[in-house]
Amino acid sequence: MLRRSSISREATRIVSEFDQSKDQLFTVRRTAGDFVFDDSVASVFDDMISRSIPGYRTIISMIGVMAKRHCQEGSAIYDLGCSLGNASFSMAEQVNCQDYRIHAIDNSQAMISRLQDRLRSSETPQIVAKCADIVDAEIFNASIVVLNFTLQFVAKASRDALIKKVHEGLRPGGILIISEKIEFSDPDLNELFTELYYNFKQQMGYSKMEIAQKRTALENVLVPETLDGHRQRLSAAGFSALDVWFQCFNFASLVAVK
Ligand code: GEK
Repeated sequence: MLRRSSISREATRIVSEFDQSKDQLFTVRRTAGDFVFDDSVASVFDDMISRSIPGYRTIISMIGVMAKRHCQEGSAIYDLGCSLGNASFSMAEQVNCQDYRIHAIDNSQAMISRLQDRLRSSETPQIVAKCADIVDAEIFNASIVVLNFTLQFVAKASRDALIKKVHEGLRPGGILIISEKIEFSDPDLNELFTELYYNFKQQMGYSKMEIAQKRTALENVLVPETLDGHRQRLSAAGFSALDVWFQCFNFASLVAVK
């Protein structure tokens, strides 16, 4: 069994060694087709998400800080839509509990295979990766559930039931961290934040053509909602205390306490 300090060092190494492969998926003109999390996306994922979500690395790091505060002995942590497991590694690095398990779940086999490669070379035995649809996944005895930019890809009709299932699977005092791309009911604000977001993407090295093509590919795949919509769903599911802890333009993260 690896000692905690060496597990932490390994986790830090894995998280800081974000895959350097550059996202050039939309540099050439493509024929229409919806965005899918296949091997070509998984192979550039870390570069893509760091350059596409303002504050992504801060959010990953703060998920670790929140996990340290909220993990309960003998409980489970769920990272739903884990991709390459960046949130899971951040939590494994920070959590002090001796007895807990992180269930990292994603329905993209390409993502899970790469995460399993990382796990093999990281010796982080508390993280268990599984390829599954989070709509069908069982949530049980949880102290922390993370939905970091995942709910936006789940069919709208399935979102209420998923959040209700998360609430039921949490222990009292457990938390849900949910990060999403958001839209605004005020059309002017919506336009302003979208424009600022595209300026950010250009600053991160994406061309106007790449931005436009990705936007088209994501239409109908990534379906954002308003912060009010998220708040209402969380309250209806039974969460008593909830609020935004991070926001940059049209990206936000909320924490909800059971
Ligand atoms: C991170 N959380 O780095 N079941 C399981 N996985 C799903 C489903 C579903 N129904 N729908 C989508 N996914 C990560 C980032 S990325 C966000 C999350 C982004 C998965 C999908 O395969 C992908 O890996 C992930 O959700 C979304 O902290 O790419 O913008």
